[in-house]
Amino acid sequence: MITFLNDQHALHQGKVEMYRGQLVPCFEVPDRVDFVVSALRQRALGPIETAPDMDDAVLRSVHAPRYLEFLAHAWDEWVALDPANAERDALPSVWPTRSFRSDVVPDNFAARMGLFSYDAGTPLTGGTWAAARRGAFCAVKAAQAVADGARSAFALSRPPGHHAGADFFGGYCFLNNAALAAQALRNRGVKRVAVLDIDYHHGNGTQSIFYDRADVYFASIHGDPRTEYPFFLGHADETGEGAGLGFNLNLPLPRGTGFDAWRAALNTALTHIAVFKADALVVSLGLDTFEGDPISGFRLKSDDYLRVGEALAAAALPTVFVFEGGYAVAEVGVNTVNVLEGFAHGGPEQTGRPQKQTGA
Ligand code: OKP
Ligand code: ZN
Repeated sequence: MITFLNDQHALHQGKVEMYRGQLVPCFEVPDRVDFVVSALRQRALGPIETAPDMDDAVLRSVHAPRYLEFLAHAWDEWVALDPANAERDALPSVWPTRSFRSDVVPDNFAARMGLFSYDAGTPLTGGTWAAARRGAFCAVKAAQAVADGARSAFALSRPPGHHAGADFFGGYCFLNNAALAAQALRNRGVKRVAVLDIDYHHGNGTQSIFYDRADVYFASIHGDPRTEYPFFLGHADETGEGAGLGFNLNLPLPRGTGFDAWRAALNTALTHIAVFKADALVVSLGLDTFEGDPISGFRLKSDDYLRVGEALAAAALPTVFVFEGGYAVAEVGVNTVNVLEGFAHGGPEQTGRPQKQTGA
């Protein structure tokens, strides 16, 4: 399997996030990707390439122009407020909740930080824009490789993406890599795309981007939002709206869920994706379902991820994997590569059928 690595991911390096009234060190750290790279190399999973630079127009296939404009200049504006800000992360602290307007873009920088975000856990830093846009291009490139005939590709990008909406950041995410991959597949003529989000946290951004569309099916298995982040979306009764009604599936599970129940939910999701008759699959690959994850509550073990990969392979769809969460840093490489290796060894090509016809 080919990997598209965001070689500029370390430009995004938040110092602190707001947690229980305190600024605490970020969980979403550059080391995460480095552990995945070394596991990919150790296990010889396939070539690792970087993504080319692309035009920002590709980002507008999913994101609002005014949001992209804000992200591109936010750091410079933050530092212009006070040169000492260059040493500090920018965090929002005021938001337009119900009864406020979001159509008028304020001049005030703090107000715009709030307009374009939904939590105080997502620091914006000097390299955030450069890292996030290059990560997004990895996802687009992986999708294009699959559209061009590859069985699968892996976008190894951070910051993650699935909490980012068309015009907001949050949950450590700025650009929605999985949504950009799904849209890139559509743009290359793939008719029906399924996004399967197996991160511990509900992919609220991805859901919201495709909620009223019938061409992209969204399915997510995640911690029940009644108790788990992002709290305000991800319930089972969210099934889509308008043309998208029936094309959204949420499978929330209680904190503490182990592999047997999780795997049953995976089978349910894959059954719905088969009924949808997807032509390609995008997997939002979060590894924070791991028992050792410091901010999550499921109990998957490292070997379980091999079975996850095999189950995904059994869907027999061209598949784009997009890296999302996973904060047990020392184990995230092994767990990621277990999914990818389980996928590579499972599936239709490996059941004895010849891969291609040769001769006459
Ligand atoms: C991003 B992804 C931890 C509180 C939770 C937000 C979690 C974002 C998860 N101190 N903060 O879905 O892995
Ligand atoms: Zn997560």
